[in-house]
Amino acid sequence: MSRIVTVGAAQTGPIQETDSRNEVVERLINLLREGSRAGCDLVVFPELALTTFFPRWYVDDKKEFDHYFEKEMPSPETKPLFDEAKRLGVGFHLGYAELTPKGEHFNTSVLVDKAGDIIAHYRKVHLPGHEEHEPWRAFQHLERYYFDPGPGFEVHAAFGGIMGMAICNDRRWPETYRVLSLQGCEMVLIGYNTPVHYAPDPNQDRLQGFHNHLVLQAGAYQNGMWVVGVAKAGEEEGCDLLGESAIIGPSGEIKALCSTVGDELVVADCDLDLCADYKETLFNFSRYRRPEVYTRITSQIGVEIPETLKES
Ligand code: CDT
Repeated sequence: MSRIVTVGAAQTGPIQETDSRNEVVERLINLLREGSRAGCDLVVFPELALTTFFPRWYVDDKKEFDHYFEKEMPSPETKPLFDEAKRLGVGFHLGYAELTPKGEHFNTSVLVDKAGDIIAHYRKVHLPGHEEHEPWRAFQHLERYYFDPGPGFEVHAAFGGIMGMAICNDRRWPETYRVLSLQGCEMVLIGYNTPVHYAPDPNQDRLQGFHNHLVLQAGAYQNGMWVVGVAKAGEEEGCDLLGESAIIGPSGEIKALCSTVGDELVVADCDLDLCADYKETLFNFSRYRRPEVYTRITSQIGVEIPETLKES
């Protein structure tokens, strides 16, 4: 048996401060059309794909940055992308900054079906970086200042399978994949903006590409699911962003890989039935998991060294 979903990982190059939403949407439409020509059912765009990665800057009054957020989706500027998806019969995944009617600010992604209708929203759970201005850094990573944390991970029946979403830093946390796969997830879509320079420990800079694939591939294999990781890449406002977008199979193997740091589409025919090869053997959760010995994972946040190991 096979259930093929042809997926395009639509990496984008940098988006500068001066690039308008209309210009960016035009680039996304070009990638969507390329995906359509390649036979894609689904084209996956990155995290915060409509603007520059604004959390690299601090402003005293956060309201000054509300212009980076979408108050509706589709918005007048993004409607042409939805219309083109419907015309072509290609679904897509899009990351953007969302300002809700209640005034919440989320780092959000949407999954859109082949009719151009939104199937689901996901709001980023693991917000990285810092809450306050840290002028010693070459650039800020203020997601914890600008965004509210999302409520959790859900799965959705779409594209003939069970789909999930996560955003950037979520991919570094094994809990993300496991909570999705415990709901039967067969494919997780993950956009990212990953600065190559990590200010708290620059020794990690040279390892950014390795760590990216390490977590995406481990998440795929340990949960028997497809993982689609898509970057906004290249030099954006003087900040170097990692590329290396990849489509990874349930074996943990990379099936398609971007080679540039610009707008680039890579495509893979993803057989969702291959998930069962792992979900029903080595990672047969019902048979092998031992939740009674994992209680620390939900009862505790930070490290707690047992009293017996503490010096008196
Ligand atoms: N956008 C995002 O989540 N980026 C983070 C950077 C972590 S360092 C503050 C990432 O995990 O790639």
